[in-house]
Amino acid sequence: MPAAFPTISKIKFEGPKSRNPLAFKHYNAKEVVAGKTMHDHLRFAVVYWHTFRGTGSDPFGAGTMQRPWDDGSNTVANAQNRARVAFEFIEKLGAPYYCWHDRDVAPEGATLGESNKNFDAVAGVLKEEQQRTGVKLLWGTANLFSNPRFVHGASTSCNADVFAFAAAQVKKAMEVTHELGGEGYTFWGGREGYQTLLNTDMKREQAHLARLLHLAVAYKKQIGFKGQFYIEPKPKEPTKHQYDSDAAACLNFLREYDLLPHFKLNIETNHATLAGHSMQHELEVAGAAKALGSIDANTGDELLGWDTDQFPTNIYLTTYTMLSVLKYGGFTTGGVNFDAKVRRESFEPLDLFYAHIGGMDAFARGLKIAAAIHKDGRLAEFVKQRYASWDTGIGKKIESGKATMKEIEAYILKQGEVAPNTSGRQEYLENLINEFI
Ligand code: XLS
Ligand code: NI
Ligand code: NI
Repeated sequence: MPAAFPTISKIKFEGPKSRNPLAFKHYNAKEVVAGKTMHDHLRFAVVYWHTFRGTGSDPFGAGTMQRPWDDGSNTVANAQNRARVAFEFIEKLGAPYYCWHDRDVAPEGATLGESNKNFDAVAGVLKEEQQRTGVKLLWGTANLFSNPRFVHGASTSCNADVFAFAAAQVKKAMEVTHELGGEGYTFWGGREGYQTLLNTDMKREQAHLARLLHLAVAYKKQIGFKGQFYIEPKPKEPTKHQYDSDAAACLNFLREYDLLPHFKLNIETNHATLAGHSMQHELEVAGAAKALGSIDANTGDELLGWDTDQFPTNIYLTTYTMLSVLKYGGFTTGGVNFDAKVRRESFEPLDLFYAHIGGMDAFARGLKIAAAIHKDGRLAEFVKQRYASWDTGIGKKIESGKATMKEIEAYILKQGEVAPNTSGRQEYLENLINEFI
């Protein structure tokens, strides 16, 4: 098979002074930052869906992407060829991981049996390519949203047969993930929500979603799959409201249905924004619950209200992201997964390289800056001092649950008025961050 990117060789680290657009300026895989290589900190992954299946179509126009290796047919042969191209790309880029939905990699057949056969045929090539290149599967997932059968949801559909179809699809996607040595498996509830409450039994739908997840937990044990399960919050789009709407809603759902020990969260930047939160907020909510698993790295456009899935290039964003990731101990099974797509106007194959190189460099800088801020220690020390009143006296007693209402009242009656003791110093802290950017 001829190379799909014949003019591009392996992307190298050339340092910040380089003016080569096909080189890393900051991502140096082997460089050690805060005790670990950048490779091990960031665990970059390329997504199959946007990068190899994205056509550039939008509601107003057809696809624009030039993908000369793709013959446009919905055949297994084309899918197998595409898989080899994907690995040429990932290998040249130097990303250690990739992620897929079942239907990204192989064509859907007329029946589930046929789809499974197609999936196996392409998975064979994926396995060969993983072995040839050393690229690994960060996570797999099932596409339970594109096919019209999922119009009312998958596990939350009003039709029990649709639930059964979705469950069977998840079973197969878990098996293939396991077969390919996947380090995780993700659930994103694309249509698990509602368009109108007038026709919706929310309680029942949520219980059905939990049922699917419990079935998956049981099946995981049965097949000996050791990978991490993730749930990926997103508030809306395609539905008006999705049950996994943000990190807090996901945690509450998992807790309510006794699923919390089996799941971590996969936090996506653009989904955070759609939920009216910052990425940092979502990471802190997940981290505080010990459920920060992985991230889908992208960014939205502040002037557009939908999931634009752009490549992340904003250094503040990557810095705040890595500050939280480092604070909660870094990635173990998860990584930085570029769930991002090149713009419709960026239609040449070369743009795929520029996009990923830019994202990887932005995260490498974010990592270095965040590590320097942690090492400096002033930020953490400020936060610690801000809560110092909780470390002794009445604060300590309340925090440890040893103080009664009566004692607290007696204490404050003696105290008289309480003064706001220290400034929040937001501007001082923002300036401190800028010292490192
Ligand atoms: C869509 C989601 C999706 C998940 C995987 O908005 O981000 O791509 O990551 O199903
Ligand atoms: Ni995503
Ligand atoms: Ni998304």
